Amino acid sequence: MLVLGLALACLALVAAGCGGDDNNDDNSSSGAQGNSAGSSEPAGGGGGGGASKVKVTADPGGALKWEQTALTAKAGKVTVTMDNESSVPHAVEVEGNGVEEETKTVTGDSASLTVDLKAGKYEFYCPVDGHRQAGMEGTLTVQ
Ligand SMILES: [Cu+2]
Repeated sequence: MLVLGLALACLALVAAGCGGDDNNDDNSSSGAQGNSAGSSEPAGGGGGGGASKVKVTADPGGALKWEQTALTAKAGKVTVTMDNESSVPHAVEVEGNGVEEETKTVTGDSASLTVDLKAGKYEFYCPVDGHRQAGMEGTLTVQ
């Protein structure tokens, strides 16, 4: 019977197709994973509670956006550095919980400020006219 013959041929093709599918998942990863930085290790020689540093980078192509929209810092003195390689002037302002501090506005340069921050949520944004509205804002979480 012709019809049956075709059906069998199809089945054979399907089976062959299935057999050729060779997915090798288990890629035994041999990465060095034991190197998790100790979370609360006292920084040697410090003056009580090391200051933390966070960095925010303006889009190098000149778009009105940060490359980071969420930053995390430790409570205490926090240095916020803003890198701006673009030709558009930017600054960064940190605001929240009674704090409102900003860097100077720079073009093709970086600027930083150090503020004493308690645990909580802060906003950071570019105070240059219209930039925050365009999307240059984010959240700084202090723990
Ligand atoms: Cu800006």
